[in-house]
Amino acid sequence: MTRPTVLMPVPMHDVVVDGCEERFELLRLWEADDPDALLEQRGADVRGLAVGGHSHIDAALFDRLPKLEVVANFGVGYDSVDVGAATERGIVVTNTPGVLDDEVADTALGLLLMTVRELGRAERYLREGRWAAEGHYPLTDLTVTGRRVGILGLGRIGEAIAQRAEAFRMTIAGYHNRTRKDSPYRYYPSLLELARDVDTLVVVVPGNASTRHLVDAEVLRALGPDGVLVNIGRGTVVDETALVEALRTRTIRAAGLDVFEDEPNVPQELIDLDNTVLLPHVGSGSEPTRRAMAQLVVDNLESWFAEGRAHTPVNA
Ligand code: NAP
Ligand code: 8YV
Repeated sequence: MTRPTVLMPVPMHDVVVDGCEERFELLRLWEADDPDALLEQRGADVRGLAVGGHSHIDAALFDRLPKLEVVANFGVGYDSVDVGAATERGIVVTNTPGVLDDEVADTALGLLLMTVRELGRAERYLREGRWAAEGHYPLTDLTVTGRRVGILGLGRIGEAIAQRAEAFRMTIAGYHNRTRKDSPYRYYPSLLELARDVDTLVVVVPGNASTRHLVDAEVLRALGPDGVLVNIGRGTVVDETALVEALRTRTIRAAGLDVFEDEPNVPQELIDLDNTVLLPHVGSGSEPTRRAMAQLVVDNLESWFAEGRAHTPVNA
């Protein structure tokens, strides 16, 4: 029996590459001398696509893969895949939910702690020899205990962040989603109202047209001068220009960011500010978690080709 042909446009985690090699015919587009010629010659054979978090997968590519059935995305966020165009063509798109919740929530808490207690700056102070030369690192204005946290996006990861924040003796003041959940936390139909009621806003919604620039200048003003913004969701959710201005003018106190509008390009203004903590999109970035995500990519493809159904489809 011929094995299904799977196209991989960019290199992925070894577990995906090896898992696909074992089960399918794998076309490694990035290794082709002439990727365009490979697509021309083999595009009509491709039934599956395995894609990394940030390669742009759109209608133009689908048009070159007329027998494509499934797109398996590495990452729970699938904003780089044009799901509308896939659905129109009857193509199933899958993602990797659940297996990364704890890792991403841990990173969010780490980022929050670093931002409020200036841990990165304090460590740099020691490494630069300033402790011995200048004495103790200054006291931080802010403390973690007792902060009032609002969660923009109380989904799988948002819930895991809320649990951790409570363990650190913060209060979850509420959350904003499009729809109220069965949750002990207070639901805010308005993000602006939520921002007014909290001093810490954690962003963990997906990146798409409905969330673009939800956190704008008005929301940042509402968060206020003791306000801390943590974004572990997607960079596009926050108006970065408004954020730079709010941080520069101390409209809000500080921001901890794992994601940016135009990754991997981070505005120099954010880098230059002393009230930011900036991470290079490492939310899920441990080997065990990335292996689990990678395995789910392979499992989705395998299940689709064996049984005609995927484990974690987003448009089925
Ligand atoms: P999830 O379980 O689907 O939760 C997403 C939440 O966002 C839901 O509660 C949803 O509620 C809410 N939401 C969606 N659109 C909204 C809108 N327009 N306005 C307000 N709320 C909205 O997803 P998850 O697994 O927690 O992941 C969330 C996101 O985190 C991912 O999509 C990804 O972008 C990001 N992420 C980042 C990293 C990282 O490395 N930094 C790692 C993993 C995930 P409603 O549907 O009711 O609105
Ligand atoms: C990335 C993420 O996918 O799952 C998500 O939505 O943002 C991350 O886990 C990761 O950077 C792999 O590209």
